[in-house]
Amino acid sequence: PASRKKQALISLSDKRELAVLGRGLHELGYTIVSTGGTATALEAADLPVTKVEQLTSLPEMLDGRVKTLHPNIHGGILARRDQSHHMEALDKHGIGTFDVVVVNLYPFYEKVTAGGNIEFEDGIENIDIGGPAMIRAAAKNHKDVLVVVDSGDYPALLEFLKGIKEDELFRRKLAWKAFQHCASYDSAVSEWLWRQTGGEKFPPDFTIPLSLKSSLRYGENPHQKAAFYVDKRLDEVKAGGIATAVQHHGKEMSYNNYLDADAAWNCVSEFKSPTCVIVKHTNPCGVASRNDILEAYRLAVKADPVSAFGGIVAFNVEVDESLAREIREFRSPTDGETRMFYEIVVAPKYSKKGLEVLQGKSKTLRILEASKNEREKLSLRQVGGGWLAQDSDDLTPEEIQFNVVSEKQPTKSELSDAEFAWLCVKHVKSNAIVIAKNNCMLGMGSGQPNRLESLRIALRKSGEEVKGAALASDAFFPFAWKDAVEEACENGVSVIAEPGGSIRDKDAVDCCDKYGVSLLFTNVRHFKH
Ligand code: 93A
Repeated sequence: PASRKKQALISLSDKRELAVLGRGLHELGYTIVSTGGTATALEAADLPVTKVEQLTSLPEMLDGRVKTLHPNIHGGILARRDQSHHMEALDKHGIGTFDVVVVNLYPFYEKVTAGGNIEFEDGIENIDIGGPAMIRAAAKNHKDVLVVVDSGDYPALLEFLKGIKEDELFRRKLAWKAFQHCASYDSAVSEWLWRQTGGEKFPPDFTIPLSLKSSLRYGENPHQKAAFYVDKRLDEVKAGGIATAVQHHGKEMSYNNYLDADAAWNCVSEFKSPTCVIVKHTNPCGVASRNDILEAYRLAVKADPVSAFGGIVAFNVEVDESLAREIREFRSPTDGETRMFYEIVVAPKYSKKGLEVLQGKSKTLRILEASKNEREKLSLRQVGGGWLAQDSDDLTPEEIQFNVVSEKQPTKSELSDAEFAWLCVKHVKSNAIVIAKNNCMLGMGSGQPNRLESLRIALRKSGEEVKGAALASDAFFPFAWKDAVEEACENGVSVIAEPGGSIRDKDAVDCCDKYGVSLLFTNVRHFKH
C-alpha cells in the first residue's frame, strides 16, 4: 500500500507568507508537494519539497496548462477515507493522500480586469483551470482535507493542525471560503469574456461577489436586523466609495449612517473647487463652494441650520486644524449659542492636528476618510420579488449643455449659478428644486409628490436671498407649469434650469420672457426616487 504519510499540496500564484507556511507544515511533519514556481520558492527558503512531476511521472506540459490535472493528484485529494474501496484503489495505484491543500489562483482579476488593455490571448492564458479543480476537490472532501485559499488563514491552519485552535466548523468554513474564491474568480472571467463579445448591451450578465463587512446594530429602525456587505472587487481595484472608507473615530456606523454618508460623499465628490455638503436623511440641505473652505462650511450650515443639526458634513478637501476647530466650535446660526452637532464628518484626508481636534468634539462623532468613487456603472434597487438594474446617473457637469431658450441671455454669473444649482439638484430626491446663488445653495425642496410644493419649500428656505438667484428643477414643469414657473419668476429668480421636453415648454418660455428671466434647457433629467 502507498504510504499514508502526512502530505500537503501547495500551489500558489500569490506567494506571500509561503515560507512561514512551509516551515510550519514541515515542522509538523508534513511532506510538501508543489508545482514548479512554488517548489522553487520553497527550496529557496531551504525547505524540502517534492515536485508534482515526481508523483505524476509526467512533466508540467502545454506551457503549464497541465500541471496538476492527474489522478495521482486528484485521487489523493478526493478519496473518501471512510470508504475502503476508495482507499484500496489508491493503494492499488500507489497514490498517497493529501490532508492539506493550499492554492490560490492565477491573478486573473488584477491582470485582466483591473489591468485593462491586455491581449485577448493573454487573458485566456490567465484563466486558471488546474487551481480551481484542486480547490473544488479539496473543498468537496473537506471532511478529510483542509483547503486554504487565503494567506490570512495560514496562522489559523497551523494552530488547528497543532491542536491549539479548536473549532468544530473550521473545515467547513474553509470549504465555504474556497467555493467563494472560485465563484468570484469565475465571475471575473465571465464578465471579461462578456465584454470581449462587444457586449455593451443591457442588461449585462453579472454576478457581484459580496463579502460581509459588518453586522449592524439594526436597520433603518431598531426592530429591523441589518448587515453591510461590500463588493469584493473593490479591494482588488482599490476603488473608493463609502464601503472602503476608513473610520478614524466615533461610534460604530449604523445603517442610516451608511446611507447618509454615501449621499453626502457622492454629492461633494461632484465638485471641483473646495466644497462642503451637509446631508440630512440622504438629501443635501446645505452646499457651498469657496476657495476658503471655512467659509464654505459656514455657508453650508447657514442654508438650513435646523436641518444641518445632527446631519452629515462632507468635504472634498483635507480637514486641517483650522477647519476642524471651526467644525468643533461653530454655533448654530439659529440662536448663535448652541454648538452644532453632527453624526459624521467625511473627507478625503485629515491633517494630524485636524484629526485630533475633531476627535475632541465628541466621543461619538464618526470621522470617515473616504477615497474618490470609481464610477459604478450599475445601479441596483430591490422591489418586491425582484431587482431593478440601470446605468447609474453619472453624467459629469461637462457632459451637460445649457441651451438658452428665453429672450434673456444669462450673464456669466447667472450661468455659473445655474450650473451649481444643477449639480446640487441631481443629488436631491424628486421632486427636487434647488435655489442657489454665488456657489451656495440657498434652499431646496425635496421628495414632495408635486413640484409646486417642492418649489414653495425651496422658496421659503431661501427667503429674501432668492432675488437674483438661480433655480434648478430635476424634471420639467408639467401641468402646474404656470403656477410653478410664474411663482418662481414672481419671487425674483433670475435664471431657471430644467430639462425641457414638456409639450407645454412654450408656455414656460413665454412666462420667463414676460418676467425677463433666463430659461435654460439641459435636455437631461435627474430624477432620483
Ligand atoms: O494552467 S493551470 O490551469 N493547470 C494546472 O494543471 C495547474 N495546476 C496548478 N494552472 C494550474 N495551477 C496554478 O498554478 C495554481 O492555481 C497556482 O495559481 C499556480 C502556481 O504555479 P507555480 O507553483 O508554478 O507558481
